[in-house]
Amino acid sequence: MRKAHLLTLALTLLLMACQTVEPPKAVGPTPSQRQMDWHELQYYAFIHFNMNTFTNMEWGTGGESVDLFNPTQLDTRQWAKVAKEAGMKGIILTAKHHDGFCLWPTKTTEHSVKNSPWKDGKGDVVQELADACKEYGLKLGLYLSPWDRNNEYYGKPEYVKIFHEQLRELLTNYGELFEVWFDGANGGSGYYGGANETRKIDNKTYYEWEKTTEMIRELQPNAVIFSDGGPDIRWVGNEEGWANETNWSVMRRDEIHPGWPRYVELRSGHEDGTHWLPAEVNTSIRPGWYYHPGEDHQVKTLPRLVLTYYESIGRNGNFLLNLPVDDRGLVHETDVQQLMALKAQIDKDFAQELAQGNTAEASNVRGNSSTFNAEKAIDGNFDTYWATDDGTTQASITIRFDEPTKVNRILLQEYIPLGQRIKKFKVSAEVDGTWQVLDEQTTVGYKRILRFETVTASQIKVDILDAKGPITLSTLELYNAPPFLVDPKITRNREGMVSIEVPDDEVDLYVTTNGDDPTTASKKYDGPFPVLTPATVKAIAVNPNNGQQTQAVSQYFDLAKKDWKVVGALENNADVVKLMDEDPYTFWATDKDASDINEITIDLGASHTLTGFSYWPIQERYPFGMITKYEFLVSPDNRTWKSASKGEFGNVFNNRIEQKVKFEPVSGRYIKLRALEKHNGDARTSFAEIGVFTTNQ
Ligand code: FUL
Repeated sequence: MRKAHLLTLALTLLLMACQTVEPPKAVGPTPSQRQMDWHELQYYAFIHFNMNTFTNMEWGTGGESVDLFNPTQLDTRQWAKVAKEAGMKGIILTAKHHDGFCLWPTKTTEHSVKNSPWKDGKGDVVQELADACKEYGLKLGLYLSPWDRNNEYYGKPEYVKIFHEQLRELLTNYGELFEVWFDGANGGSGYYGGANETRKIDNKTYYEWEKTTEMIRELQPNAVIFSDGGPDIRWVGNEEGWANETNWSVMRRDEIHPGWPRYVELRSGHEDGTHWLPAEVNTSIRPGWYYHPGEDHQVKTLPRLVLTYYESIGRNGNFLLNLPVDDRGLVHETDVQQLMALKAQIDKDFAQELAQGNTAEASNVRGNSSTFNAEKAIDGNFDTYWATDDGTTQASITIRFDEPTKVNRILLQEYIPLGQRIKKFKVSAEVDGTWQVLDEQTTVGYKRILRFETVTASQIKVDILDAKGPITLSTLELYNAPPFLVDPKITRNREGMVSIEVPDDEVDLYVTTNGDDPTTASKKYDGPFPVLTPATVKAIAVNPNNGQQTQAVSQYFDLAKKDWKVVGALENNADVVKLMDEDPYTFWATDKDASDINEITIDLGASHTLTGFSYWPIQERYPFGMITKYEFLVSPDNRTWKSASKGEFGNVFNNRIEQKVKFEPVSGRYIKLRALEKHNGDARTSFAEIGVFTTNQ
């Protein structure tokens, strides 16, 4: 009897093992194949290059002459090479921007390359880029602005036909496209064939979006369509390069249309979304989308780019990074350098995956089947996944290391072909026998990366705390990114306190104030310190693990501005301090009706022998009131003034860096910076920062 019982049990178990366990059913909307292919691209380039590149504008009016489009060294192979080497998978080009100039010889308008001096009107930028992309194994996408400030028919039904025809040309003549990009800026003032007026359209109906989509599906079935609300890919709701930490790839798509006023919702998606509509995070490597020589010094820093990577790709988005090709027709050298620095850093952060090869265990495995066990999350294969039983929406997966291992990054991927499910999760580490929580977050989606302080862990556990259905986790990867070693930033505040900053707390900083180059034997930086009299502060950042260090960064500071006071008519102005707060990103400016105020007088608090002064022009996106011709005066008593220097800030508009002027030593307690002329004869005068020199530095 007993024997028979055991036999039955064994047989039942055998039967269970042989039975194939069904995968979970899809939960909510799921991605189409073209959307799935798009997810895998992760990182690709945007290129804004068009008429605006030659007029130094962001939004041309449409009245620009075709004669202006004339790049001298246009080389799409350079763009493709740069994108490829940067690790990007494709390029999206502004074939037509709002000003209506077409980069291909379209039959639909005269406002195109065919009438420009470039290659005697025989060139085709789209074709050249398509060829270059092919050569470098990159995918091609095209931006076609629906708004056209050049076309005389804009606003009328005739233009919609032209727009569709332009799209047809782009969809048929340049090979396979991976993405068609429609921006949300629609209708407004423009040239419109010389009418120079404002035209409004209903952006829900005017462009006949259904017809547009149908044409793209027919001619480019694999291309995803981007706009504020898709239909395939959505805008992320900002142009700064981040998605919200909570980021659903699903949305109630029918509520959205181009120019949607509730665009902030695009940053997180809708948990109860009706359609698969993942976010593309688009931002520019410079302040502008187009190239402006005045922004050459404002190319995004490495820490900023790295942050953008983690806040886009690391937050379930794709990263579309814009490169404003310059008026030569090349990606600018500084931009290339930063792109390669980003690539090198990301490669370092993810150099070695640590989870694979260890033991993985889960608190629940779907049907106890080996097809869905925890190992499937660490096998390096996206298509296999750890799954839980139906009804189990809370479960944990644990990776046990053979020996304690340093970890500071976790990368998770859900098996999204079955929908996005995880609503809440927690990551913990066992360190010296004690569990500690590293982070608690919400969504995962196609990819989620978390950064945390390095722990030496014997186990790492992910607790899924809530999900829309049984869990399907494709990937759990662990990394130990090296300390992020970048040049330290040395700044001083108005009180004279000097701070040294790097983005990674685990990096050590060493500092000197006597002009010597710092070494690890120098003073270790442990917080802000005062520098009230002229000194050169130098600092290095050091990786404590291996002693690797940056070059010495050096910053000269003259008199601290602690006791400085603006005197005269502006004495009681609360904002005027911004021109002497040691921060060039804040400014003070006269308003339009105070255009008679064109000078600033400052009491330095004590008499000094001055040898020069400095002026930071305004750093705003749309600068105004910049001094181009100046006079600098010094006085012992705010009554008798001596002109110390008079001259010009050459090229200050194009290159908005600190202007430094030296002069013969002159003593005084009061200084006056007077604007003799301003850029474009502006009525206003702006000052981002004023400083003095009292040494020969
Ligand atoms: C916006 C446009 O108005 C900008 O000029 C730029 O092209 C950006 C990517 O999209 O909608």
